[in-house]
Amino acid sequence: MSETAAAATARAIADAGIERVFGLPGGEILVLMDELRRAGVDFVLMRHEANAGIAAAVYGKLRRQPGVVLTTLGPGAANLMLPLANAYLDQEPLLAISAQIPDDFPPSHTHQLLPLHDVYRPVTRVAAKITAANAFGVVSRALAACMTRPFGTAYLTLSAREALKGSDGASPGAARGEGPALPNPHTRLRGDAGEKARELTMLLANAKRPLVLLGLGIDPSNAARIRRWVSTWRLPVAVTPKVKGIVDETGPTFVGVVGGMAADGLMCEALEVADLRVGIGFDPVEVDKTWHAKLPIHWILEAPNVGGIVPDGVVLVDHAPLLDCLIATPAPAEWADSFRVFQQRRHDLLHRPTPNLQHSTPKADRETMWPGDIVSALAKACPRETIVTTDVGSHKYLFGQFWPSRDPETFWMSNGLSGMAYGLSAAIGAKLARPNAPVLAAVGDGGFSMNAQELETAERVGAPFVTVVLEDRSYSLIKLSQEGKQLPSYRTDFSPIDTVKMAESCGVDGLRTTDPAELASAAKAAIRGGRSLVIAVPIAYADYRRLF
Ligand SMILES: Cc1ncc(C[n+]2csc(CCOP(=O)(O)OP(=O)(O)O)c2C)c(N)n1
Repeated sequence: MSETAAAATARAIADAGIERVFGLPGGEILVLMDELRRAGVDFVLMRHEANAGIAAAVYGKLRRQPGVVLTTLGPGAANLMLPLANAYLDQEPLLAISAQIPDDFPPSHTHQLLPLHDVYRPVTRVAAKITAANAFGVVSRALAACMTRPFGTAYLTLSAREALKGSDGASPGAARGEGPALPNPHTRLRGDAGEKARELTMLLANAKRPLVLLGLGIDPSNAARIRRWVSTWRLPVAVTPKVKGIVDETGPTFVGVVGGMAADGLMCEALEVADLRVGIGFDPVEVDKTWHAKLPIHWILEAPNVGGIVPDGVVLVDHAPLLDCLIATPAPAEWADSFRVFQQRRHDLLHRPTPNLQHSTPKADRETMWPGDIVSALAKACPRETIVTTDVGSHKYLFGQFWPSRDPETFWMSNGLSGMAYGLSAAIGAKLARPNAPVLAAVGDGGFSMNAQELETAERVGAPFVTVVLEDRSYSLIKLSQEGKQLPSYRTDFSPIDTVKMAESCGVDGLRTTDPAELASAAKAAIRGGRSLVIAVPIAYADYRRLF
């Protein structure tokens, strides 16, 4: 018998070198799950489809291949919006496959029937049906579409009936007219790297205070070149949160993180005083304000930004040869100290004393920990190769600005979408992709309560990591926003759920501390022992005011 659509789908996934698919089943995908198993592709069973999609996208991006998430039809498929929206806006490659009601069911059959392609088409490059005739081709094409830069998303449906049908023997790779043609950024006119290098060198020669902005459109394989260029030219450099670690943030010319993190006022000031902003791979999808449209930016993009956007008049140029030319050219001026005052102010913000804590009380006896101390203690405790994930909220602003990232791809947050429930799921994806790297998830108590149950998943699938839960019994970022708008505090506080007990009920050890030394030693011991640990750290939400 010819290969079934389910088998051809599984083969396309396995042939792409994908070893794991993440998901949560329904009866309609059991045949495909079994074909995946037979093709040697593991199924990472999670406890919510959104979490599975987020874990898959991070896993895929770290392995330089698409993440794949598999769900049932109707409700399972409906839960895919968060991860697809996240991957679409955060440049993470993600293929989502769900079941769908078979085409030949009677028209009166509306149970669990949703217009899924219509729903997901706006946030995907391919939204198509897998059929017995097109299975291998359409899946392969969807996988390739996800890896076209900027990385993105695809969505396919396979009905339980179609899954069992034999293919018509169509040759592998021959996709049949499903879904729109793909825009291929690489066919655009590309600028000459040498010419671009000369133009940029001249601009920099005339600049007193240039600032290099590194963003999401940089391929991590160019990190070594970027580092060499900015360090030999001693160029002031800022990054967006999603490329933290592309340069060593402990380096002498690192100015900070732009794009709405802590200290954003200071960063916006730095952007204003710069007399040349060089945006290498800079994508405004990460910026929650509009300075990128007002302040002139000298764009150096090798692929369009999210949404296929290329700023007017910009010709794409390959980063690698451009950087090679720049490295081979002597620096035309000296700017190393031009942002010294901003660097100092950023440092002081994290480390200055906190008058709202009783300084007479020893740190170990306080009721809450200064948020800055959490970052400092963990940064000392964790080896530099640690992969850090955050959820969304005040704690993301804190870690996004102040975590001293040193290596590429060691920091993960949802920033284009800024969707809560990212941190824990991302940690699972990261640990499965890089089993030898320690992983640390920093999450708020609000976000933790959205998907803490995935701690059980992490234990079950052998993906141990350390979770730090910053407990302030509130959606603090929103509470602070209420204050900023001079609104009364209303429905932004919640009663505590015991973080330690939650962890223990998932089979993970937990502890609570307000002592930075205990936090550091507990994290260190868990990382050394390769085991999961949840550390709850009570904080005062009002302390965040001093950092933003
Ligand atoms: C899915 C989702 N829902 C709501 C929001 C809006 N939002 C942004 S931050 C935040 C508060 C998060 O609270 P918590 O996880 O406790 O973190 P904290 O702000 O206290 O650090 C909320 C509700 C969002 N970004 N994503």
